[in-house]
Amino acid sequence: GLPVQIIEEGVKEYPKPENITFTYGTAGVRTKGAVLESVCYRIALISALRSKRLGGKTVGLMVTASHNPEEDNGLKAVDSRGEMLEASWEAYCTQAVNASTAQELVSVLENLISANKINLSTPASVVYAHDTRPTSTMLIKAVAAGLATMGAHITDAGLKTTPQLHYLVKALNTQGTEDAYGEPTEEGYYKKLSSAYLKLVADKTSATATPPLIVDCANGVGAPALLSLLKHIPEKHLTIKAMRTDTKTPGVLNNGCGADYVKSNQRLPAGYEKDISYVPGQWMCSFDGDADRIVYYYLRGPPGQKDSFRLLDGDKIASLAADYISELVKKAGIELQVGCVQTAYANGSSTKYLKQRVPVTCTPTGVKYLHHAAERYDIGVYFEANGHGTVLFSTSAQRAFKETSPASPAAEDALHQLTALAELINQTVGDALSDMLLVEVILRARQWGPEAWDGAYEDLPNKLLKVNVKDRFIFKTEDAERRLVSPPGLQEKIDEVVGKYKDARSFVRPSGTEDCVRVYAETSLAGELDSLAKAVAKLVQ
Ligand code: NG1
Ligand code: ZN
Repeated sequence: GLPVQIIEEGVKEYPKPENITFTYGTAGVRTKGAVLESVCYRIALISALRSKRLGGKTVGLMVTASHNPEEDNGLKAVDSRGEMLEASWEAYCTQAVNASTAQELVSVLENLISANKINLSTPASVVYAHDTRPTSTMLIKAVAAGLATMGAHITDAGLKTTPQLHYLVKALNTQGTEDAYGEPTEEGYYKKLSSAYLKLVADKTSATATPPLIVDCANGVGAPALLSLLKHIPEKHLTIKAMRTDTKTPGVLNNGCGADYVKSNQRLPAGYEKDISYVPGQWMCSFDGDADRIVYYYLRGPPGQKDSFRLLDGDKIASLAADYISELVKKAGIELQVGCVQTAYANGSSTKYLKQRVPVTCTPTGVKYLHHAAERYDIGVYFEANGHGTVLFSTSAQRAFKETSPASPAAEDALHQLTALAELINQTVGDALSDMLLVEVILRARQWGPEAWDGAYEDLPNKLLKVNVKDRFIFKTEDAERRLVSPPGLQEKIDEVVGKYKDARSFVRPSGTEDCVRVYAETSLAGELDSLAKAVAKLVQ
């Protein structure tokens, strides 16, 4: 049976704060770091059970709150193939973190054990990591205590990016098999990415010197990770200037910088002019706090000039990747379906551009939905507009790259490139470092500068607003979150407002990570955007 007595002690040591109801949602549990110890202890218990359920395979736990403010933190569970925790377990996590007594917690765990026919004598193995937040040290201790309670075998991976932790989980579970994903160490991760990158750019770089790329690391864990990666890539193949790399000064994480700041405000990191002297055509990109998102941007005119800032967000990356990869597949002469998965937040222009090239699916927000939809294609590209995304290559696609006999030297080159791309891309989850290398590869292959990539399509003017409401849970959606079914009558009112604008789109959904409702608006005429967004927000309040 369960070690009830030790659990009772653990619950005493890490008491659940009263008056807080936690939710295990799309990003695990996320809130102020200071109140999360009890959550960490309890989710650790569940992770050990998850590992047992999977026959002792290693599962992962990541302590991070991504792009959220520094005082926030969170905990997210990773399944044995490196993807998000199986959705049906999320409800058990929510019940466990809210149980008010040890007894209640034990009965949640007992239900979980019997519903999933878990054999408690199966060993458990869990690897965990954290980002740079000040509350991480304290939370990691609670994680370790929970795992010790269950007698799990533990691997403390220390400071890692979220995608590195996902990589480690997959690498640990495939070690020594035919499908070995890579050496299960941080070094192994850099080696895998850099050697694939070097294969892809080897004979392409020196010919057209690309301008250096300025990387805003959000003052997060992406900074040390980027510097370590660069040790494996000669400068002539990638010239980078890293900024916002301060992981020590309190308060600077994600503050006025990072992918979320740049995307939401549609502007450069605050105070950038003190750190970089701008040259025309200067490339820039931003990671988020745990380095699983990336957005690119550049200035089309002089800095400070209105409309000079040009954002190349997740939709632009998806379009670049889907276009390039589908072309490679054609060149290789193989019959594989390349598809793209987006959410309702994808800019309408990107969807139009993509649909002219590949099949496109829309899913609800949240990586777990996008990831699973992408798995249905032979090669599935998925990206959220905010810059989180990756490309999945099915086993049969990867086999085809290796086993097809090429009909021409061009086909042979395409097959080699596809093989290397499947190595370069972190197929477990969106990864800023891996996605950055992917973009660099494609731009070099196409010999494209910022404007050429940007020229693929023109974003429709768009706006995302947060609206604070009394109870966001009364907002219920359908049709991949594009329509509200509750509160009754609200969708009809939204339709009526949207109908007054030319080629406009707007939708409302409750956030899965913050206590608010999000309003998205998109219009064909820039001058109408604010008015539409405000009108819909007013209906919601
Ligand atoms: P919510 O808070 O459910 O909108 C946000 C992002 C998601 C995803 C998650 C997880 C937007 C509009 N929403 O979700 O895309 O990244 O956080 O971090 O960007
Ligand atoms: Zn993130």
